[in-house]
Amino acid sequence: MALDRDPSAPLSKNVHLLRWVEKMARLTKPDAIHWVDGSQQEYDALCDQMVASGSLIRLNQDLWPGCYYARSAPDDVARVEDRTFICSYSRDAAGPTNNWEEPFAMKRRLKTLFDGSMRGRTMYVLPFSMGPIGSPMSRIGVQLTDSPYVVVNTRIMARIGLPVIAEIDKGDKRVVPCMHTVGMPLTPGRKDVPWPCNPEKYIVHFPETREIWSYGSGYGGNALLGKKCFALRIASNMARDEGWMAEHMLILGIEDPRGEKTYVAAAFPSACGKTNFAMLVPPKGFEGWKVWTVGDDIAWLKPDSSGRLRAINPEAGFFGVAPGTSKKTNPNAMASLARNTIFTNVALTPEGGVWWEGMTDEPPAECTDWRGNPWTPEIARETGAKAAHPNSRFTAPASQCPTIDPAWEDPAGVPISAIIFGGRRATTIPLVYQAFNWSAGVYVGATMSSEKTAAAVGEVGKVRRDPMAMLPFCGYHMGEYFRHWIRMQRDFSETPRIFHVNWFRKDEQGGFIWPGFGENMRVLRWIIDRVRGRAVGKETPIGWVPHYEDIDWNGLDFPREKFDQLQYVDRTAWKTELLGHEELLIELHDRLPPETVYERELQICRL
Ligand code: TSX
Ligand code: MN
Repeated sequence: MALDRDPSAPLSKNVHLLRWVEKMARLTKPDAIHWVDGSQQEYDALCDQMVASGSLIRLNQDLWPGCYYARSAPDDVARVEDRTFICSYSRDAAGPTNNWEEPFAMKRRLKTLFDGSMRGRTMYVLPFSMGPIGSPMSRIGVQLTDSPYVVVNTRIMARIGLPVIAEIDKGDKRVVPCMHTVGMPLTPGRKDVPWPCNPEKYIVHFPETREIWSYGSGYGGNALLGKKCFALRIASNMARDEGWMAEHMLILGIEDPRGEKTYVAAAFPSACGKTNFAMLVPPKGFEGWKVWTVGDDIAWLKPDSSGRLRAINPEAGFFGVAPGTSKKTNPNAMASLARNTIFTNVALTPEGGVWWEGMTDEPPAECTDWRGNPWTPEIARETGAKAAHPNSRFTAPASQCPTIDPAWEDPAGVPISAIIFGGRRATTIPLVYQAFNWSAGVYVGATMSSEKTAAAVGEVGKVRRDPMAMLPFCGYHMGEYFRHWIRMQRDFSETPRIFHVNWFRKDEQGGFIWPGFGENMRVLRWIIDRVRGRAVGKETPIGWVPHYEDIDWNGLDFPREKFDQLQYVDRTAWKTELLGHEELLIELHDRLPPETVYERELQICRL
């Protein structure tokens, strides 16, 4: 279906925006300009056009209503950290954990790369709001992109189009300019491919001027610039300057049978089941309890005028990893992605449906894998070939999640009572402990770690530090970031309590001690009872832990001995653990807050 308007007619009256769009069009030289209004009609037209060109496949609408399927180029399947740059004026401001290049030299290089990069294509003018439109906590961007795939995905992941233009035209909000090209101009005679991209990639952030330039990739966090680039790397800079926090956190609400509601935010490194936790289903024995989902990836947190920490989810959808997602591990995610979802790099079934490893107990007899090759369970057994790419994704509207919180779009955000850090660790780290206070908790977050699950040989089990799960996403010096965390306490009337969890501790036989998933509700209950001053804790050198009796075991037969094993604080192992903290802290030493050093010393003394 065609559009009933001329998409090249500017939708905004804002002269700055109009001038910038013109200037960038002169640089990138697209064949056409399309102002995105965000309507369903426009979305449908873009999808139709991509189906016609072979970029999208419409799934069997009886099985997957409103769903589409995309296959990326095999070399464009994930974020590219070695091609990600923080181009602050000084190298020191970016810190040792970010790639840095001199901003003016980088801008010159980008201008060369972008020169004529959209030839033969349409440049979409994509206005988006991170956070509910009109919320004082929301921030606005405009992405210029030659990828219609980005436009349709962003319509799910953010608020886009006319309502955002209306905000921009009020003229009182700063707009973050986001430049994006797949870097594959269609010069005369050159045939387009289903997933155009350039082998050379640049994901570049200019923190002082609050600009993003992305070249060469059409995938996920490289191309949906509102997400990691804006809502974390640029927003972390805004947050530091404006007294709030942009964090790689899920947000969930726990409602007890009396209707009392407590919200928590949680940061986990990848492969810890963050989306599963955000959509947790209470286990047997917790009848009458509800877990509500506010967000699964990013939280913007700010103390309100009374000093209460409040959080919004700046996103409007889930860009979730498909493999491992099933009715058993995450029924709420499965319900969210049942319709109006875009799948990327999963497998295609002969019925026109999608499949991925872990979706069902039984694999389909045959399907087409993420590269477009035939796949059968036999081929998989022989060659180890995966039907879906391990980083394959679903882009699903958050509104479709059965547990979406009634307040998930509240412009004031939800009040946060606790912050939970976590990691995947086979040894040493107990199931749950509570930091003694805010600065001890900041130390816990700053020294977070996780083990690689199935990386290259020799890599498995290697502990990696990932402070606050922000190592790839902090848009400035990590030491300064810790300082900002410490500084935030001054603005709290009620300081959120900080906890650490580890669902992945193993026994001597190598089996997981804790059943995880819905049973994590028992840990959540202890956390909210601690927050509300109802639960007792036991003091250990690392913090407060629950006694066996402090956990609600209703509906689960879990012996005391196994719990003691799960919670055991091995002083020798913890001394080694503290040595491991040094690795990253030494790198950041000249910018660390003094509290990090004090907390470390206190910790050593307690052990
Ligand atoms: O997401 C997970 N969570 C959080 C859920 C709310 N996963 C999956 C991680 C990969 C993304 C988990 N895996 C969790 C967990 O709590 N725990 C484990 C480890 C585990 C795996 C299987 C079993 C028990 C623990 N048990 C059986 O398979 C029967
Ligand atoms: Mn993430």
